[in-house]
Amino acid sequence: MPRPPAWCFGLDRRVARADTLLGKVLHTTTEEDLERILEDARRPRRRSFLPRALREPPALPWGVEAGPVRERFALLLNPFYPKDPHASFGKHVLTPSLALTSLAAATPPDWSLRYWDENLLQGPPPFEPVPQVVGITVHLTFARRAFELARFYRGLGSRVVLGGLHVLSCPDECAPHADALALGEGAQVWPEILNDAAAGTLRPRYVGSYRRPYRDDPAPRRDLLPRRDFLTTTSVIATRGCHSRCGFCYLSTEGLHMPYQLQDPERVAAEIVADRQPYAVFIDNNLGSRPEYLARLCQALAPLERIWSAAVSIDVTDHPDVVRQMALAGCTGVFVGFESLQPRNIVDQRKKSPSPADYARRVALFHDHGIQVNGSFVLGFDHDRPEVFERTVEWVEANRLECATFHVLTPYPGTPLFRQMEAEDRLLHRDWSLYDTSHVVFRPRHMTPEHLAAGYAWCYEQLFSHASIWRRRPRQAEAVLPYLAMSYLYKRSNRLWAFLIRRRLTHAVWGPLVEWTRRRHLRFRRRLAAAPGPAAAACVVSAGV
Ligand code: B12
Ligand code: SF4
Repeated sequence: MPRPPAWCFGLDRRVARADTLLGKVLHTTTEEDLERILEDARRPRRRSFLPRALREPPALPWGVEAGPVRERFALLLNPFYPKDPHASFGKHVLTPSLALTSLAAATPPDWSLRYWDENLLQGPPPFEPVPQVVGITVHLTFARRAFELARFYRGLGSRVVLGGLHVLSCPDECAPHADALALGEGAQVWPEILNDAAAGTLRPRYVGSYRRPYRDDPAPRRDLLPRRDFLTTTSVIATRGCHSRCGFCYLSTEGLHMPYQLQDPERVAAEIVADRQPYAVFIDNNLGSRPEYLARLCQALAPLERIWSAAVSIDVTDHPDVVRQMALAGCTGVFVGFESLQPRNIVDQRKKSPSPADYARRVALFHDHGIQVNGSFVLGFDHDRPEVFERTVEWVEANRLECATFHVLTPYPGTPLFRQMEAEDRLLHRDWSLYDTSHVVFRPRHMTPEHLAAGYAWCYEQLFSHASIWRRRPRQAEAVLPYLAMSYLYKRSNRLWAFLIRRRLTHAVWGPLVEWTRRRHLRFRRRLAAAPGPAAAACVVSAGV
């Protein structure tokens, strides 16, 4: 009789609580039983709350009588994407992408602009006055919506320009939906696109290079963003590219040449100051690729008395002095792509990473410096077996990661992983809207797609459970309350999020918690600066954002 994989034990608490049934599941499970358990796990849970506004884009007013096209007026659009009910809805209003604000900054002064993000749930995008140009950013998950928006505005007489990652990886798919495509870096071609549109000489394709130094580009126009709608409008970027080229990462997309580039630390600091928010989020792929640069950046950030978080690879902990400088400069959280605890997966994907056996020590180094860790894990690699779910969650809890994100392995078109899956005939379909890392779109090697989907859901269910939140609380008593406040708001309030986003209350509700964190962090920093090592500083895990 085959034994079900260990992670099935936790799939359904109702099953787990019923001792007799549990005995059956543990010891006498047939394939049929297992399927039944999985089927149950697949059924929407109480927590899988997903209101229509977060599932479907707003209806477009097709056939509306609109006025004439307003010359030299451009609309910049971020299309709607459906939210994953397993994860936090708060994530989507944490901080905006820099794609459109970067274009806005490069807009010639004789053009006027409007910014619209459909994910802020304020209804269909505006069409009065009808823009002469509509610029839409396209990722694969929301390509369908982007094409629908393109059709709508083209029907009103606008010229539609599509740009973004999906346009770069699948230009032929995007071309029929646009008057012009922007491939690659957009800020440098945007002024030319607008001038050509005004002159009636728009070309079908414009190509921007990531090799061009970007330090002289104007700062993104954050003033266009609705400040009430995000926790912070200060998304900021200091470096481009990454010192790794993992086979599953969008950075290894064929045709994307993004050499490593650095922004002047003083310029980054000036942008943060100019946006007047207590908290900045670095959207760099990996802020830790060049530790010596990160140290210089920290020197520029330290006097600002702000807090910030960033994605770094775990090898930044090769340099404990840099971690200390991060803490002293206001870093309260890092997003770390651990990807997998199975070393063979890391090697297969060519990630330059220390051994997973050493991850725990490295996490502790962040914690010792008051920096909370949000670990990112990819599930479904070729060396993952059904135990992966339970092992990963156990590890997250044992190391008290304040937060984690789980991703179903997703082969993005144009990447080595996509080519591998295609060659092995393992892609289930090419419905890009499901390539969002929360759906299984390929055949895993050691489990069925259904097992992987259910295991993914189970991981989030565990992570967001009261018990797990409590088990991962910081060791310092004084940090527990802020940790719980932030955890419950972020992880267990999806109903509240739907309301807050629609009512434009995100900043009002989240902001005070962030300011509280900033003040606590300033006190912590003073203690850390006065102490020779982290332990002597009586560390407080920031437990903020
Ligand atoms: C901020 C961010 C978010 C934010 C905001 C997302 C949003 N769409 O509003 C949040 C946190 C909500 C988020 C969520 C997710 N994200 Co995200 N996110 C990012 C991040 C970190 C930064 C984006 C950014 O600002 N880049 C900087 C700008 C300047 O670059 P850019 O977008 O490429 O834009 C330039 C060009 O492409 C071009 N361009 C872009 N648009 C246009 C439009 C026109 C008209 C023109 C002319 C040019 C142009 O010009 C721009 C300037 O050069 C990127 C990683 C990264 N560092 O890029 C991931 C990234 C975009 N996210 C990704 C993913 C997978 C997701 C999620 C699906 C993950 C998840 N499971 O939750 C979700 C859901 C979003 C979705 N369905 O698309 C992937 C996308 C992979 C892919 N191949 O599509 C990325 C690349 C991360 C990664 N390493 O894999 N994300
Ligand atoms: S380390 Fe992260 S950002 Fe760098 S290539 Fe790998 S997945 Fe991409």
